[in-house]
Amino acid sequence: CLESGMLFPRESPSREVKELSGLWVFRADKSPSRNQGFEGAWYKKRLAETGPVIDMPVPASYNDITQDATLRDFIGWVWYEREVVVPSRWVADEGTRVVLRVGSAHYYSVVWVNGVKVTEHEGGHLPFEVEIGTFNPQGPGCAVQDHHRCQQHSESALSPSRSNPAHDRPHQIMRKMSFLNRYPDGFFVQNIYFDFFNYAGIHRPVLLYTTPKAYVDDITVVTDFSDNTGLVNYKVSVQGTSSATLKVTLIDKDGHCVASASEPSGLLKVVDVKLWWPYLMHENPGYLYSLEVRQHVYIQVRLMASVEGSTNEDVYTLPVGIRTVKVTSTQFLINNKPFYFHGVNKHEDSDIRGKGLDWPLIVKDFNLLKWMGANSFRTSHYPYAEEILQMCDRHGIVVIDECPGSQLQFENASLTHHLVVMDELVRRDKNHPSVVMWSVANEPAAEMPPAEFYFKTLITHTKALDPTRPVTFITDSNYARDKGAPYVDVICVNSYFSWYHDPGHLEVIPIQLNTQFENWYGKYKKPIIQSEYGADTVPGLHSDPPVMFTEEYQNAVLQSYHSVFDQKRKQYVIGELIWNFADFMTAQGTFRVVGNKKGVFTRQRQPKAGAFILKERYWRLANETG
Ligand code: BDP
Repeated sequence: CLESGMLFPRESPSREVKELSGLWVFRADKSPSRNQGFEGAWYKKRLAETGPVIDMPVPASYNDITQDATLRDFIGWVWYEREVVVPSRWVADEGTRVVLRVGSAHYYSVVWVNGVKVTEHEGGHLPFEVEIGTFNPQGPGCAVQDHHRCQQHSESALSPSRSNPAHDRPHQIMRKMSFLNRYPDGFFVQNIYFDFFNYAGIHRPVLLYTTPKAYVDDITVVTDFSDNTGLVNYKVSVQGTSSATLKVTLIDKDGHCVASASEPSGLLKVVDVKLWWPYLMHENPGYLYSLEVRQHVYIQVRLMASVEGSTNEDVYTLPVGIRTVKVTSTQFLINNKPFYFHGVNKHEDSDIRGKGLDWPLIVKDFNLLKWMGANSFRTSHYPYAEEILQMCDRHGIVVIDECPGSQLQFENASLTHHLVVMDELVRRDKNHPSVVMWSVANEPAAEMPPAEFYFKTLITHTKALDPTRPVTFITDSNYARDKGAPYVDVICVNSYFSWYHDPGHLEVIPIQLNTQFENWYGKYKKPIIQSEYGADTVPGLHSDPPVMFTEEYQNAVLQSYHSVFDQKRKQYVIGELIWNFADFMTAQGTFRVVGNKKGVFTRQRQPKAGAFILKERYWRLANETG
């Protein structure tokens, strides 16, 4: 298991955060070996001293930033560099711990500070961090000076051991032989099996943050309630001291202390609790308390007001939503009330930025979700930025949190690495009230013999990491032969009737969808979510009678699926998630016209006709079930 916590960096009286977003210096290593950067030790000098450089914004994928086609599809190492001015108080204060944190970078990263390697990380979509020492330029063996160069390079290539256990499958780079002169020298491609563009680069903010030397390393909360009393089980772990005393205070939105304790773990009781509710299920969704953890290094009794800014303490405040999640054979219960998922699947994807975190886009997407009455989404097909989950917590948008792992085959997948990625995912997201279920994979080859051991191990491991949330994976296989389904709590099934099967035949949907539900429920007696369904739709294409790719065809698919959902949702169908919220970029190929067009919104977030069908439906469902 992982040795340290991964609390989201927040400012507090004892912690400072310095964002390194903005322009970085950049070069892709396009040498035939793709290894010139290492061979020439580029990290020892300023990047500009070793060759030509360009501007590159962080966070963003690098692929769509320039006019260079070879960079758009680049596979290999890219080098990022920026210089940081370190506040002199960080340098002067020997009690300060400075941490460098990368929100995510795809898919393999090596980081140097002033020419000294400080860390490596395998896998995109999840944060990594490293303590880079006290800023004392004269200190013995100290690698960090007060003006320092932070250099990072990331590799966009995927390999089986590289998490994306997900994206891992035969993600080998295939060097194509130039026999018969069919390919130019040096030509190679990377096979990818997932249906989204292989964006790469530094996708989420890079930060420097400080803590005192003795600091709050991790907090875990598990919530419950009994009648009117909220129960917050908490556990705090502290590093850097053996003589810490704690003050743990739960504060409501009005700033009132509602419970407190001084043990490293315990139970806080909240009288007249305000529960965390999903959007549209309650007039006050997304209610959050603040759990303030103050850790003093010395045993001392002080008034709270007098310790602000004390150098002997660390203060970290965690938002806490009090709610429960349970699954029965026919229902998904939040706070003991049946919850019906009427929502979407998304991607982190937009013009120019690719997968780069972008606040205007995040806020726009939440406005669209709320406009259409969506109460939930699945983070298809990888963990989204923590900033997005924080929005979900605040707005009551329920999340199925998915591990990287789309279209997993078993011959090249690394179960060992998949387990580590689940460790990292649960460590990062365990405290979000919006996260109600883990999805360990999407559309694996679940009928193959290795699937049984793989999913049994993976799901058992995930449940051991977090016994409080149900676990699933998303299947598109045959109910009778699926080897992972016995281990999930909720059956999540994808189907594309009248699209990939029987294209153009809308009339097959009712019978095929009914049979799908009856088969899965009949065999497993577990609640079912339709985790994907949809149709590619080119905005502005029209046809009556409907033909594929027109807005009318998408409407007809949606409505036909909906009438079957309506028959089954009173029984055991507990949710419907459209594929997809918005159009998104994919690899080039004969199946895709500038990306996947199954969005009900365009990539620029304008509605197609299907968005209005969903809006009408979701608001009606909210009134019926909320
Ligand atoms: C599903 C995949 C999803 C694809 C979708 C499609 O889970 O990633 O984008 O099909 O083909 O099978 O549109």
